[in-house]
Amino acid sequence: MIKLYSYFRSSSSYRVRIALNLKNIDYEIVPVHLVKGEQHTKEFTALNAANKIPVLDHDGLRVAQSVAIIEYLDSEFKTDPLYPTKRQDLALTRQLCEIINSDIQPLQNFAVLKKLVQDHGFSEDEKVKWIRHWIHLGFQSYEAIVSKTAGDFSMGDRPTAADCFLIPQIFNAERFELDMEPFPTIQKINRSATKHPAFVKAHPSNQPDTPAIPSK
Ligand SMILES: N[C@@H](CCC(=O)N[C@@H](CS)C(=O)NCC(=O)O)C(=O)O
Repeated sequence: MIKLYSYFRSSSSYRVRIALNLKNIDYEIVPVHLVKGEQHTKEFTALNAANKIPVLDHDGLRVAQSVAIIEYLDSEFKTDPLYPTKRQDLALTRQLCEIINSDIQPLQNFAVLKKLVQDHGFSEDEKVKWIRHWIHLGFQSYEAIVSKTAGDFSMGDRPTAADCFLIPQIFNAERFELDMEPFPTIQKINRSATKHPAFVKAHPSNQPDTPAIPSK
């Protein structure tokens, strides 16, 4: 039995939802409302002392950090592998995952943005410019790679772990109205994902905790 502690709009949870769907693994979503601060309750801290989602629970074995979760799922469930076997392709897939996971997401995660506004006087406008800046830089390096490797998805025509990371980051980029024109290959991959059931099912608008009218 697999449970995923998730928030509809959390990009790191969205990555894992895509991976689970691509591998056709059944799971149950346990919603954690980040804006209400449910990641800081005593019960949740016992699950993950970092007070962050996603957390995967597989028959009582708990894993946090989306990279670790996706690698765990791929090694436990052999169907529909998310990582290529060819050495060069595997290295590039991991490099793409890290561009999103390390160069972009930590700079625009919920706690960082809250701190910029509350403790460093960022206005809403400055906050949005900050978010766009880091996504733009990360997408530049992502585009440089996938312009050479992509078919329908980042590494050829089949989705890999790299796409589990990219697509949620595009959702955030669109939410903050980043100019996507400099990234034609990333846009093409996004169009493929909008037609793929595993990505559609994982989308923030299709979650059990999606509010009727999501706030900005
Ligand atoms: N590196 C972590 C990042 C996890 C993360 O930043 N989660 C965010 C949501 S996307 C979170 O739970 N934030 C709670 C908070 O900032 O208070 C991963 O890949 O799982």
